[in-house]
Amino acid sequence: MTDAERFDAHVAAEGKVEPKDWMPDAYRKTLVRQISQHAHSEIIGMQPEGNWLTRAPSLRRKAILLAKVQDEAGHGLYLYAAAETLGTSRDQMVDDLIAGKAKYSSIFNYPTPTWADIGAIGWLVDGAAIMNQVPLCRCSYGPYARAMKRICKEESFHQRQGYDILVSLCRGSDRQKQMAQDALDRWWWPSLMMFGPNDDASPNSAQSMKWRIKRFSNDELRQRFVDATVPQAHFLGLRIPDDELRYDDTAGHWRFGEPDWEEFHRVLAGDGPMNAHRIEHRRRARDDGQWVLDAASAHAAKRRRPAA
Ligand code: FAQ
Repeated sequence: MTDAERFDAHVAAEGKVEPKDWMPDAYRKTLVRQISQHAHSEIIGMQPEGNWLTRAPSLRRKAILLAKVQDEAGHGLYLYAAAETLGTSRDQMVDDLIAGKAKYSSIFNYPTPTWADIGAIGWLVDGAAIMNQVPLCRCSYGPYARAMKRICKEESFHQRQGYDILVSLCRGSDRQKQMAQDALDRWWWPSLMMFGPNDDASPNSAQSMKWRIKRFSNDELRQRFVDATVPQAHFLGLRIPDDELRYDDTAGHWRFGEPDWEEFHRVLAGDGPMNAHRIEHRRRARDDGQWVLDAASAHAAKRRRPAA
């Protein structure tokens, strides 16, 4: 048996792959690509919500949002650490992000003009993230799978906090309910795009599923998300902005319209409403924080030096 055949058999039998194990170069490359994109998404994803930390409507809401945004930073750190076990470095990954060479989730290139957008992000964006990420807890690569377990637990709390914001708004005045509806109108289609292109336009899915990195295709997860989310919108008394949405009794699924894939590709190419702002903000955060890194590295180097 060759190394490659042994690897395929191990993964097919649900074995875990650990950092020092032999693995095909393409498997390593795919994981670095996916995990680093995922890490960047968590870190860039702090920005649209961070925008509301100083303007949350009450101290309680502010404390909850602060905890959520801090959780996202933690998720980014676990994920950068998991990617580093594959031989890349965090500095390299961050440099690629700031240079515009690395992707992060398209969803974070949309603005958050009202408080209701914070509810919509928790409900829809974290809801989509959970749908996509729970299967990643069974990913064949051990460090990624283990990081995902903790992340998913925290994402559940995030989803609940977002829904809770919308429940309050929908039980409030007509104006507050309209704010919730407007936010749903803004975030619905970008949330469906989070799952990636349709299966027949997804170049990576088949191989990633064979390697047990992905467990379900993009379209399967998108359908699960729609099925779970439509009844939640009905409970809120909100309308999903899709004229083609209808329940298919025979299949037991909500059928829905096609996202605007042209918009998706435009956002991926860097031309979304907030792309330039997000990267510039991240670059400034890195540059402004450089002195902290330098001081921490100097301190660590001093501790490593043997006493004279
Ligand atoms: N945005 O062949 P596929 C969160 C790219 S975390 C940007 O289908 P794949 C928590 C894809 O990378 C959200 N790019 O690719 C939170 C590929 O490009 P490449 C992030 C996208 O990898 C909440 C190309 O298109 N979650 O929300 C997108 O098999 C609130 C072809 O696509 C994850 O990253 C997109 N939406 O499947 C934080 C989960 N979709 O690399 C803060 C892990 C596709 O060939 C606040 N990632 N692309 O140049 C995944 O599950 C997968 O990577 C997919 C894409 C499903 C995203």
